[in-house]
Amino acid sequence: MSTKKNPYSAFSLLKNALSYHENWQRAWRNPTPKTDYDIIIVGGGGHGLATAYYLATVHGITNVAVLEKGYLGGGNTARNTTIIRSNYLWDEAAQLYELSLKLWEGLTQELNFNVMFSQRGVLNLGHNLQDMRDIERRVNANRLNGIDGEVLSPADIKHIAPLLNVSPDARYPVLGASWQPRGGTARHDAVAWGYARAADALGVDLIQQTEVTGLRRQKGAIVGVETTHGFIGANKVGCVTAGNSGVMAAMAGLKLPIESRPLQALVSEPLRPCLDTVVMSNAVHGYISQSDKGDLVIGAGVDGYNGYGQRGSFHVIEHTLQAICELFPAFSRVRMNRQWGGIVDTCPDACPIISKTSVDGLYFNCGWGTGGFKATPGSGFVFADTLAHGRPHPLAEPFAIDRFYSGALIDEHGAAGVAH
Ligand code: FAD
Ligand code: PYC
Repeated sequence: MSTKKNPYSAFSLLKNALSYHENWQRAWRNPTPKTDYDIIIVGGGGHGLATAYYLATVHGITNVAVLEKGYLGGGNTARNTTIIRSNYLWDEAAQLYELSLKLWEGLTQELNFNVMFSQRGVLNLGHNLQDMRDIERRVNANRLNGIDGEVLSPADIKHIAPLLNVSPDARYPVLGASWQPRGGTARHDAVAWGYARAADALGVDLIQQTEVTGLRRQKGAIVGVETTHGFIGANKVGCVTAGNSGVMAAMAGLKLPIESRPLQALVSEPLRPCLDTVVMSNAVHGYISQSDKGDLVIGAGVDGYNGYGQRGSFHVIEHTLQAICELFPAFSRVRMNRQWGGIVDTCPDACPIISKTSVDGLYFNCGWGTGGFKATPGSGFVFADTLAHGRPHPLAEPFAIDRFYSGALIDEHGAAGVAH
C-alpha cells in the first residue's frame, strides 16, 4: 500500500473546508506573461486549452500562452448542456466529431482527471415523416462511416426512456428516433480543468484576466497581441474565442461569415434518478438529460436576434418548457432553479471554421455554434496540428474559411441538434 498522502482524501476535504479552502494546492500556476511565445492561443475555453495541451504533448511545443479575458472555462464551456455525440450527416463533419468522441473515450485516463464522461446514449426524436426520412438517412450514413447508430421505434424508445410520452395523440407525436449508444454527457468544468492542469504541467502559461484588445502586424504578418496588460509577442496566434470571433476578426480587418446569437439553458431542482439517457428534439426546440446531482438539464433553441448579452428571451424558454412538459408530462410540476445564456457563433452551414486566414500567422477556430462542446478534444487536436505545421490537418481542411468562397459548404443544420 502506498504511504504517500492523498491530497484529496476525505480527511483533507474536511480540513480544507474548515480552513475556508485556504490550503488547497493550486492545480495550475499563475504565471507572469513572458515577452514572447512561439504560439499564443486567445481564449481559455475548452477548445483553447485542448489546443494548448495537444501542442505541448503531441508536437512538443511548450512555449505557448493561453490568454483568457475572464477565468478558464468561464465562457460557453461553463454554459453548455454537455451533450456529446458524433452522429453528423456528412463524411467531413462525422469524421471530425467521431475523432472527438474517440478522444472523449480515453480522456479521463489521458488527463488523469475525471471528466465524468458518461456514455448514456443520445436519442434524437422524429415527429413527422420527413424527420424519420432524415433520421434514416443520417443513421445509414453514420454506419457507413463506422459510427454507431440505430433507428428506433416508439416502443424501443419507451423502453429506454419510460417517462417519455410516445402516445400517438401527443401534440408532437414521437414516430421514432435515432439512437447513438456511445453518445452521452461529460462534466463541463472538469474538461476545462483537466486540460488546463495537464497543459500547465507541460509548461504552457495559462494567463487569466488578460483580454486581447488588438493584433499587432509587421509587413502584414502577425507579430503579437495587444492586451489589457501590455504587448505580448508571437508569430502565430490562434483565436479560439467562441461568441467573440467576429470581434477578434475585426481586429485584423477581417469579416467572418458568422452570426452571434444567445442560446439558453436551465436546470431544475434535483430529482431522484429518473432519466438515464439524453433526449433531444430539434423539431420542438428542447433537449433534456439528468445530471449526476439529479437536476434536469434542459436546453432551448437559439434566440432570433444577434447580440452579445448572455441571457436570452423569456418566450424562448417558455416555449421549450411547454414542449418538454408535452414530451414528459411527469415533469410538469418540477420547479426550475436557474436559467442562463451563452453567445454562440453560427456559420451559414452550421459547421465550424478551423482555418488559416489571409493574415500571415493568424488562425481561427470558431463557429461551432450550438454544438462545440462535444468537439472539444477533436477540435483541439486538429487545431494544434494546424498551428504546429502551418497547414490544415486533413480533418480540418474541409472547414477552411475559403469554403464560403468556393461554395463547398457542409450543411449540418439537420444534425445540429438545435434548430438555427
Ligand atoms: P468558450 O468556452 O466560450 O471559450 C472562449 C473563451 O474566449 C471564453 O472563455 C472567453 O472569455 C474568451 N475570450 C473571448 N474574447 C477574448 C479576448 N478578446 N481575449 C481573451 N479571451 C477572450 N455544445 C455541445 O456540443 N453540446 C451541448 O449540449 C451544448 N449545449 C449548449 C448550451 C448552451 C446554452 C450554449 C450557450 C452552448 C452549448 N453548446 C453545446 C455549444 C458549446 O458550449 C460551445 O460550442 C463550446 O463550449 C465552445 O467552446 P470554446 O472553448 O470554443 O468556447
Ligand atoms: O449539439 O448536441 C448538440 C447540442 C445539444 C444541445 C445543444 N447542442
